[in-house]
Amino acid sequence: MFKKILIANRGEIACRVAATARRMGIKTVAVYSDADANAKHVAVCDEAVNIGPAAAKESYLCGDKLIAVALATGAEAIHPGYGFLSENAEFADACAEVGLAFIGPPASAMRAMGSKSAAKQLMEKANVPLVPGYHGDNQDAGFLQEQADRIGYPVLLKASAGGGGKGMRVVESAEAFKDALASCKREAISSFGDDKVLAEKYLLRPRHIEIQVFADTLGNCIYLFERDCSVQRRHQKVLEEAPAPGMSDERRKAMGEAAVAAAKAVGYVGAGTVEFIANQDGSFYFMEMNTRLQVEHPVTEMITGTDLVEWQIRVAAGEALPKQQSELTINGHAIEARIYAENPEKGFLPSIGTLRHLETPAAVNFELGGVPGFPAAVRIDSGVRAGDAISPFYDPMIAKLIVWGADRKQALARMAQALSQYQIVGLATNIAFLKRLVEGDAFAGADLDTGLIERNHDALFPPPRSIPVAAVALAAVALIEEEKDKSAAQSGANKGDPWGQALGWRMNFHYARKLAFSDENGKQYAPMLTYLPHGWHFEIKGLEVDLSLFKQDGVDLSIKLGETSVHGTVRRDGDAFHVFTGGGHYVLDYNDPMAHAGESEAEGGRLTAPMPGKVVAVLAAKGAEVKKGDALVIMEAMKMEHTISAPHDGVVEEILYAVGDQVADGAPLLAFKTAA
Ligand code: MV4
Repeated sequence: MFKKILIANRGEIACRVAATARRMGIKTVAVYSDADANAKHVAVCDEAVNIGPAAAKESYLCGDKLIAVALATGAEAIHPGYGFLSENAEFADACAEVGLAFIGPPASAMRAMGSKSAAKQLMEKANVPLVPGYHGDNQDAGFLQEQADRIGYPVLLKASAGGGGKGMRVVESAEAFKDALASCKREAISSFGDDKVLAEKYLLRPRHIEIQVFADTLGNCIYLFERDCSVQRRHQKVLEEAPAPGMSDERRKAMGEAAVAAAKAVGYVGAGTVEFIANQDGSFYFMEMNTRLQVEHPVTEMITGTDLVEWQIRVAAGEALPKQQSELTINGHAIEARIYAENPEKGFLPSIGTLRHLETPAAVNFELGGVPGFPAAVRIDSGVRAGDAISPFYDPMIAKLIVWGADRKQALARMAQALSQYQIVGLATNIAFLKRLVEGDAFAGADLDTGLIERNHDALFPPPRSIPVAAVALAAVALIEEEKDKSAAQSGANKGDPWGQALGWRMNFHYARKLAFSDENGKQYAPMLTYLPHGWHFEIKGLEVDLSLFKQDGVDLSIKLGETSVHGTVRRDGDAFHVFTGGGHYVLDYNDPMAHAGESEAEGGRLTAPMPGKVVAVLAAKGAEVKKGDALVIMEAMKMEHTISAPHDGVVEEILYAVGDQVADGAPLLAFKTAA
């Protein structure tokens, strides 16, 4: 067995590989670009070497750099993960040339599956079912038209060198063929440098079902059942599950054996995936073979109780497969959701930023090599931690959330629950979209095909709804408590003075305060809070209830709203209050009338009264060093209190009024000097 391996990747898959290597007692070498110096994958490996600038072309895709690092650090093998160089035959050859084991298939198998037409010719010989079509060498336009006419319309033209949905054209009729062929060939030559195309019968409402195969160097080759990856968006997988709903044992065996035949036909070794498209009637056809470990491999691991990375490493070290076909069974059901930094409301545009707040589901965390036969209920594979950034340089996947259940129904319920518990502040994510997807009738009813998302567009993109009162109340309480903490921290000198504690305590009347929030659609929420001895009277849109805080633990709050107990997490991010409650994530922007007071007074200077009123608290002493946003003076006007905050970090040079003083509109309250 290897003593040390180099992981030629980043993010969650680098962490995933490192976890198994560690468990096997194998040392790991991480590589990282300048953008990843502080990344999780660097932290979880034993050593790490910088391989250049952020751009993948200059770092993770530089085969010679990776090989040089492997040799310099004494690694005996390279695990390529997925993406980057994982399916690059030249890289696999280059590893072999210097005596490094490539933890992946032989270069010859990658090349054999690299061309669609050549692969289909091989598959045909191996009796793997193919979609009726033409995949030969004759590229004469007239000849291809005859083939299309023979196949019958609609026909799908595919670039032979393409993959993942690129370079495809649906042709609806004989009349449309000539133009479609020319357009497909233009795209193929410009995208792949090869204008060879093939023609297939176009299947309506197909399902994407793929078979995990594994082969060793001793001639063993088995299948680890199927994954259904039909739920896709523009050829990006969104949800993956195993086993495929509705799959009979007979068909599973037929597909598994076809996949093994496909792998054997190209002399496959290691982990591979044979992709099929299946008709609704269950008939299935070979599409392509992915010659790597796939993103969605965890669902297979969870239903088979295997560690596929361990298998990969063992096979690369020359060992036999740990199990035979007859030893493999399916236990329960697993579903994976890919959590992305993207904005579904804005066409799924990637969203870059920092994970300022990250709370993952109460996970029964997946321990590689945990109790055999007792899969974790929730597993999270991620390459980022709280405080890390999703950068524009790489794939914006935040995590893979994988759940296991005794059956599909239980797995689905756990997925919905886990998504409800996933909290992220700092960038847009697809979590709410995933939740609608797994809770929707189409997915729950296993009405799967590759058009599911488009067909259910209206249910998946409902019109914006109002933020629930409970969430507004949580934000209001969090805001008031935060101010109290701030002023308490500052007013050491005023301890015991109720005016200095921003409690809203007033002698002769119940003190009321109106807060102004708005949501991302511009809708206003203006709760009125009247201070009571042990809470507030809360009023919004005609609803009037008593509100009180009964527990606060950091960002986690429990409040009582009327007779209802409400729990939630409120995380402030600038002016935005992110409220997580009842499985929802709501963003309330606090429109603090005073927050930006004085900001125009660029280089410090005077902070002025926003309206005529009375100074009720002075929270900063002369000479005090304060941070931007610190409350300095509280004024009362029209029964409402207004906090005057520091516009920047700086020093309070002079306080011009005392508590109880009446001030005129626009009067300077204090002299402030902005920090250099
Ligand atoms: C097809 C097809 C319908 N008929 N081939 C898209 C990606 C590539 N791997 C194969 N693809 C398809 N090939 C025939 N003859 C429909 C698709 C297809 C698809 C396949 C799997 C998953 C999602 C898809 C989305 C659109 C189209």
